[in-house]
Amino acid sequence: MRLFIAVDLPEPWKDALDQAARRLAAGSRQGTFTRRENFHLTLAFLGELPGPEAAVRALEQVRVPGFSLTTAPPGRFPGGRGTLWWVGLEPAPGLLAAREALVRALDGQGLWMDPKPFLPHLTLGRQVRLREDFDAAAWEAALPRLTCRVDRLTLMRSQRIQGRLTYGPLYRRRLGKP
Ligand code: 2AM
Repeated sequence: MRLFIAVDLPEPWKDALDQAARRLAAGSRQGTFTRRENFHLTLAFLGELPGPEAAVRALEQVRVPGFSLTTAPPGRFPGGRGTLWWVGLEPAPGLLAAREALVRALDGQGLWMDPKPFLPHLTLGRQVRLREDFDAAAWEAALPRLTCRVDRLTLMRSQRIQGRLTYGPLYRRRLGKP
C-alpha cells in the first residue's frame, strides 16, 4: 500500500485552498486540480509498503510538541507534462523540528529513503498549463495568509478508487503540549 505521513488541515484552510485551485483551474487549459478533501501537508512520503505497522511504530516514537503552521507565497515545480502549482508553508522551527523527529523515527524503522530536501508545500494542481491571459499576480494577491495549530500527525493511504485519487487516514499520533 502507498503510504505517507501528513498534517491534516482545518476546514477554513480547505475552503481557501479549494478557491485558489478553482481560480487556477479557470485560468488553465490543462491540469489536474486537488479535490477539496485531499488538501494536506505531506511531511514524509513512504511509497509502497506491505502494511502500515512499521510506520505506526515510527509515529508512536515521535515525541515533539504541537506547532503552528502558516502559509507562505505560492510556487511551482516545472515538469515535462505541465507544472505542479503549490502554496508554500513557512519553514518555522516547530514544523522543522517535527519533521526532523519524524524522519529519525522512520529511519529507526528502516523506512526512510527520500534524500530530497524538505520543501513544505500544499499542492493545488498538477500538470497545469496556463492560458495565455492568466493573471498570475492577481491570483497570488488574492491568496489569504492562513495560520493554524497542529496537534497530531496522520498516517495516510493513497489509493485510486474508481479512478479517483483518494487519501484515507490509517492512524493518528497526538503531539505533546508546547
Ligand atoms: P505532491 O503534492 O508534491 O505531489 C501523496 O501522494 C502525497 O505524497 C502528496 O502530497 C505528494 O506530494 C507526496 N508524494 C508523492 N510522491 C512523492 C515522492 N516521490 N516524493 C515525495 N513526495 C511524494
